[in-house]
Amino acid sequence: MVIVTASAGLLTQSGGVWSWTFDVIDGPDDSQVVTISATDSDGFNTEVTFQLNVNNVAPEYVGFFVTQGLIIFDTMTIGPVSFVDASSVDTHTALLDWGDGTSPEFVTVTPSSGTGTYGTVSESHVYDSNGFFEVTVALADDDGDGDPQTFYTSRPNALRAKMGEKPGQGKGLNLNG
Ligand SMILES: [Ca+2]
Ligand SMILES: [Ca+2]
Repeated sequence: MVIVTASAGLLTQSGGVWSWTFDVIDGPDDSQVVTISATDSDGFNTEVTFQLNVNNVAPEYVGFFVTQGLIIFDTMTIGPVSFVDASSVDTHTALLDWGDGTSPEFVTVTPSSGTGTYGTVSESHVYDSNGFFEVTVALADDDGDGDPQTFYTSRPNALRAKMGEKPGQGKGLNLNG
């Protein structure tokens, strides 16, 4: 009779052949030194030791919704921005830079469960000036890997809209030839 043990993972035996498997939950936290040992009934022992490296996987967007690419009034809303992460235990942050000179802000990441989608981000911002803005959502997990996403938006006609004009209206250019 042989007793086989492993410091981590699962051992199974079929036809006298032992197999070792390990269900990864999170990288790199699941990384470790693994020792598998076999001892027979006479006390003879052999073992193997190896380093198991589990890599972290960055979160990945699965949905990215922008309410307004063109900001007609003051406020632009993004979200829900949904993402998945291979790890079920990683936590996440989202740093949002609205591109108008205001300080980037960490916004709330709402985790979900049981749906295959790990979390969502939704946020609004009030622009004080007209212009063309580069907006960046920098999503990252607690291991420092992320997936920054950049898009562009503009607010060229906000004042006209407030005055009841439609985009494109206003003072015209008349030429006489
Ligand atoms: Ca991780
Ligand atoms: Ca991760």
